[in-house]
Amino acid sequence: MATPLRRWDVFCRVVDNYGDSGVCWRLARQLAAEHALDVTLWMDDLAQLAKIVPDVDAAAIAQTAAGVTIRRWIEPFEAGPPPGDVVIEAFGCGLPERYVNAMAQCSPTPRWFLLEYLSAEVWVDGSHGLASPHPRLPLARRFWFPGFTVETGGLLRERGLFAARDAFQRDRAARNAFWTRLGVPPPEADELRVSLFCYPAAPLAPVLDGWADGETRVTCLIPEGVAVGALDAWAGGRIPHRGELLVRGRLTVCTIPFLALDDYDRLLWGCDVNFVRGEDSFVRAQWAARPFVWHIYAQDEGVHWPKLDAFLDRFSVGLAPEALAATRRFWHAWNGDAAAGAVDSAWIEFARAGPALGGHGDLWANRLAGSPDLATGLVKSAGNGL
Ligand code: TRH
Repeated sequence: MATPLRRWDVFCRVVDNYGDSGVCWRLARQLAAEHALDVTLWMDDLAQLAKIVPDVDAAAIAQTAAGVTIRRWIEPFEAGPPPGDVVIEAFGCGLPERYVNAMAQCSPTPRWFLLEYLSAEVWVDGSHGLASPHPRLPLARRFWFPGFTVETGGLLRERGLFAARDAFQRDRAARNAFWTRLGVPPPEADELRVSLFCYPAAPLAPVLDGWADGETRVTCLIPEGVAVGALDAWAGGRIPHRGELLVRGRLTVCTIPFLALDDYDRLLWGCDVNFVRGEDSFVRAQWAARPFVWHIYAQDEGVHWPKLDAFLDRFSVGLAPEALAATRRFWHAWNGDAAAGAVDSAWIEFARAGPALGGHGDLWANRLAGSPDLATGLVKSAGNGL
C-alpha cells in the first residue's frame, strides 16, 4: 500500500501587497484543517501575513497557527527537517538550492507542484497539469493553474464556506455585532453599502463625487491604508479616522480597520457591492455572490486587459446582455480604459444592473463550486502520483 503523503511544504516569497501571503496561507490552512496534513509554510516575509492573520508573529523564526507550522524562509537556507512528501512552489518563487538537492536524495522523490497565478484565459486549460522536468536533477515538477473551468486546478474554497456566508447573511444580530466591531452603523434600509479595496491608481474621486451627487444613499467602507492618496486628495486632507464618518451629499465614507482574513469575508458578505483587486479578494467576492468590481493588477504592455476580458467572457454566460455591457463598461472605466467613457456615468448603468448581477452572482458561485476546490484537487493529484 502506498504511504500517505502527509508532509507538505509550501514555499512563498512575498513580491508585493497581500495576495501572495493570502493565497499561500489560505492553501496551507485548508490542507491542515480539511485534509489533516502536516503543513509547513515557508515565507520570506511575514509582515503582510501578520496583518491579515493576527495570530501570526511577524518576527518569529518558527511558529504554529491554525495547525500550520510557519517558518521564516531565510537565505542562505539552513538544512532543516527533510523535504516534504509534497512541495508547493508558489508563483515561481524558486526553491532554495540546498532544499532541491535534498529533494533529489529522497526516495521516492517529493511531488513538486508549481502553483501559478489565477487567470481565466483559455490557454490555461491546456497548460494546467503539464510537467516541467528539472534541468539538472531527476525531479518532475507539475504546473498547477488555478482557474474557472474543470480543466484547471480550480479555486480555493473552504468546506462550509457557503453555509457560513448564508448563516451570516440571515443573522441580523451577527451582522449588527460585526458592524459595531468595525465602528460603523448598521445599514439603513435604503442604503447601498459598498466595500472598497483597490490599487492607488483607481479613479476614486469621480466615483465618490458621483455617489455624493447621486439619488441613492451610499455608505463606502474603506479599510485603513487603501487608496490613501486618492482619498486624501478627494477629502482635502481630511481622511476620516477609524470610526469617524465623512458625509458629503448622499455619500458617507467610513474608514474601517484593515481586517483579519475571515472578517474580510464577512465584510464582503455584508455589503451590497464589493470593489476588490488582485487575486484573492477577487475570488472571495465571487464566493460572496454579491455584485463586484475588479481592479485588476496592471501589468506591462497592457497584458492585464485580455485577462480582464477573459474573465468577463466566462462570467457573462447566462447574464442579461445589458447587465454584461454595463459591467464591462464600468470595470473597464474603473481600470483606467479611457475608451469606456466617464467612470461616474458608467457607475449609474452598473448600479442599475445590480439586481441582475445579484442573481447572477449566486448562479456563478454555485457553478464554480461544482468543480473540486484547489486544495482538494492538489491532494488528489499528489495521491495519484500525478
Ligand atoms: O493585495 P493584492 O493586490 O495582492 C496580489 C499581489 O500583489 C500579487 O503579487 C499579485 O500578483 C496579485 O495581487 C494579482 O490583492 P489580493 O490578491 O486580493 O490580496 C489581498 C489579500 O488581503 C486577500 O487575501 C484579502 C486580504 N485582505 C484582508 O484580509 N483584510 C482586508 O481588510 C483587505 C482589504 C484584504
